[in-house]
Amino acid sequence: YAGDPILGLMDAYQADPRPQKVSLSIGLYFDEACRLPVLGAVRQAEEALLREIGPRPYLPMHGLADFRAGVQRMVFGADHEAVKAGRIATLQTLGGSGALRVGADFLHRYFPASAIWVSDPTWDNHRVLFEAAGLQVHTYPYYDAATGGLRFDAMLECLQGLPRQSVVLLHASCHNPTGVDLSAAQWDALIPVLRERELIPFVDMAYQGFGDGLDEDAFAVRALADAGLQFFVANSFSKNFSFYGERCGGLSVVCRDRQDADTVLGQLQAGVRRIYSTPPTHGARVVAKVLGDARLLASWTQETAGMRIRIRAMREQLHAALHETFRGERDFGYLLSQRGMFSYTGLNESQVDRLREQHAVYLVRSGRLCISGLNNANVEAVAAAMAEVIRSA
Ligand code: KET
Repeated sequence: YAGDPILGLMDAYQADPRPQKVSLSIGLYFDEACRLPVLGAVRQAEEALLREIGPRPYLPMHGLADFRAGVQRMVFGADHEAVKAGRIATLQTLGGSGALRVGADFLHRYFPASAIWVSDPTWDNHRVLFEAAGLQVHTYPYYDAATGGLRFDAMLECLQGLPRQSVVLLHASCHNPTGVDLSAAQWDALIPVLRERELIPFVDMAYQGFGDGLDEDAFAVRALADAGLQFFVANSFSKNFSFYGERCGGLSVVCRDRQDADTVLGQLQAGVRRIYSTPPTHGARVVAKVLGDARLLASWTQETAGMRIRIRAMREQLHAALHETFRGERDFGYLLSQRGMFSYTGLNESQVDRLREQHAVYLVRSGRLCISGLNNANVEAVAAAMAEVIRSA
């Protein structure tokens, strides 16, 4: 095994003895003190659960009921018509990855002729994950390296030409790896194309709360549901609960009506039974408690805002340091316009290698930089190291 392009860097970072090392590779949120935070709301929910330790039966194949209801409220909004109508089939999954895989298996089984189109570029694991489920994976134009923006017209044109019932993977917000998202107006232009071409949207929402806010980041999902489309959403609590190892996520399939949703849920259950049978209890109980308790929910919402604000502040500081160094002779505006955990720096593989080898600064080889690994103590040194590799290129 040649190793995973993202997880392999985490191992290399951990083995690196240099004290000044900085991890800007894997998508983990570190706080100002360079720790993975234990969120206050999560700690309180966990402490409450410890006081009432009970039996641990197998959960149903589709997971814990309160967790699933919490996912629907968080992803779609409590008052959404599709939630109230009971036309969404929601499953507790093993992280966002588990949701993608269970959804991919379902799609391959019931739409065997359908291929999937993912953005160019996308999260490194999307391609292998969908290929493992038997789907053919193609790309649609997305990132414009020349402008640091979106090739929206080319993207639309590509999607307009796809065979009916093709699956289209879309990032809800905080696009990984580029940080470049569609605007609300662009979503509004895209949705009719998805509908008219009878495409099957599969939305990956791994960073809800890291862009503009929990509700704001779900704009695309809710707009698709409002437009009456049938589609898949994979959501993850790894980042916004700082809950990586608990493997908590959800798969929601928005259907025409309650009857279809029941049928789809049954087939998803069958899929789960074939893979891992049933999901684990602990993390789901914690998430369900936070999402189901008004006080904990308010506290968690505040904490997600805190993470988002710190990420923005780090974007600004890295931008300011690079802008100062290059005195306007190079434009680093992309750091400010890109959203969420990542920025796409445009650094090439040899520059990324040099950053790691000479400066102990770890980025993904695509040039993706995880902003939340920056803090007041390391941002100047990172900017200086970036400047050095840019100048020596
Ligand atoms: N979707 C996207 C877009 C994503 O970035 C990740 C994780 C996931 C799904 C998986 O979520 P999880 O709940 O952990 O199963 N991305 C980070 C970690 C990784 O590569 O596994 C990353 O890109 O660094």
